[in-house]
Amino acid sequence: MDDGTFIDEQGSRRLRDTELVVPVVVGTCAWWLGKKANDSVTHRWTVYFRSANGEDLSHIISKVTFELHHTFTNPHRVCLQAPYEVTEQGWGEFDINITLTFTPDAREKDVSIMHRLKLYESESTPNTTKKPVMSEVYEELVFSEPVESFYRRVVAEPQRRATELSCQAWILTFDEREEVEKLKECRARVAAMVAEVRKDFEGAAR
Ligand code: SLL
Repeated sequence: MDDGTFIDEQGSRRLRDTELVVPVVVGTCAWWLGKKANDSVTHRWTVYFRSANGEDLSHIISKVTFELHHTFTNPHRVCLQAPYEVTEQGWGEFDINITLTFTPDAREKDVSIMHRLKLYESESTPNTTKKPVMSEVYEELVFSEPVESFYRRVVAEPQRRATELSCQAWILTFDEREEVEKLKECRARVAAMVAEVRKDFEGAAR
C-alpha cells in the first residue's frame, strides 16, 4: 500500500510530495568608528544568520560556519550555538560564505549562502556613528521530500524564541505576506512553463 513515503538511496524513509520551508535571513550590521577610525580599522561589524520570524533554529541547525576574507586572523569561524554571528573590525567590504550544517537526522548536505559585507550606504549618504549600515537578505531553506523522522520531529517541536543577536535592535522585519506572494507567483510561472513543455512533448510523442 502507498503510505506516501519512499526509501532513498541511503536507505532513509522520505515523505513524497512534501516540503518543509524554513524562512531565514543572512545579514550584516556595520558601525562606522568615526573619530576612532584609522587606515586599518574603519568599522566594527557583525555578520549573522537568523530565522526570518524570530524562531529558534537549533532543532534544525547544528553548525554555522562563516568564511571571512583571508586578511583576518583565523578566517574560518564556527558557531555551534545561537546566536549565529561573528563580530570583527576592519576596513573593507567582501563576500562572506556562510555554510549551514543541519542536524544529522535531516540527512541533508550542507548549504552555502554568500553574503556581501556592507560598510557604506550609497555614495551620497555620509557616514554616521548614530546608526549602523544594515544589509539583510531573506532566504528560504527548502527541505524537499524530507526524511520522515526528521520532519515529524521538527513539526512536533514547540516553537521557541531565538537567542538575541548583538544587533537585535536594528534588524529589519520582512513582510512575509509580500515575500510569500512573490514566491507563489514564481512557482505558478514555473508550473505553467513545465505544463507547456510537457504538452509539446506529449504532442510530439503522439
Ligand atoms: C577590498 N576586496 O579591497 C576587499 C577586501 C578585506 C577587508 C577587503 C581586514 C582587517 C584586519 C579587513 O578589513 N579586510 O586585518 O583585521 O575592499
